[in-house]
Amino acid sequence: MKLYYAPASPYVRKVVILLHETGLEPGVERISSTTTPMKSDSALRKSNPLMKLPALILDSGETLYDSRVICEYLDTTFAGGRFFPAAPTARWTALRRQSLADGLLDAGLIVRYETKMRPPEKLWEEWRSGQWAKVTGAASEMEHEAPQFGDSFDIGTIAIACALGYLDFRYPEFDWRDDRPVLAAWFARFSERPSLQKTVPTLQPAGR
Ligand SMILES: N[C@@H](CCC(=O)N[C@@H](CS)C(=O)NCC(=O)O)C(=O)O
Repeated sequence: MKLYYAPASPYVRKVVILLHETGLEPGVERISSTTTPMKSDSALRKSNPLMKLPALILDSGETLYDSRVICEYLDTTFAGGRFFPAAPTARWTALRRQSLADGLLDAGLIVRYETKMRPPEKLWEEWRSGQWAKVTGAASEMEHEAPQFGDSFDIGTIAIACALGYLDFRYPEFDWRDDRPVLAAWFARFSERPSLQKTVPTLQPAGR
């Protein structure tokens, strides 16, 4: 298998965590890619018409995207459903938490594109602050739910950890821990796991 990836991408991180957890990571070739809506990676476009990371090329030649589909594929094919619970209550909770985390990331990424890439004279402050409200609102919901996380290590909690790691990486000035102490303590514990340690976001591809 081959993975289009970037070491800074929180969506890619979800996938790479599962690759580490399933022991598949050493056998997956990584194709380093840089892509933005303004300047897309033309090689990536051949595999994913949406031109987004991650994309996973299977040995059959078929490509899977986005991160949710790739994670569920890896789990179903190689992990026997460890990360996507089968029991209805646990399943819907895990999937909703993944949506909460991915939604935080989608809004966080929009804010980043708006503030770092859009020409300043074209900045639309109401749009930026509306997106940022989704980031802070999602983080507060995570704090609200954190007492129930316990030791669960599924796609919901993995995605939440990737979202919080992204905030630390791209928005270090946003002290989300300040009024979210339960979430902060959970994140510190969760981040000790080797698959999390090996996938901390960086700008440069990490040595493997
Ligand atoms: N829903 C997608 C989101 C993927 C995504 O937005 N990836 C970013 C990198 S962090 C990207 O490729 N952005 C380029 C673009 O939006 O054109 C997923 O879960 O994989």
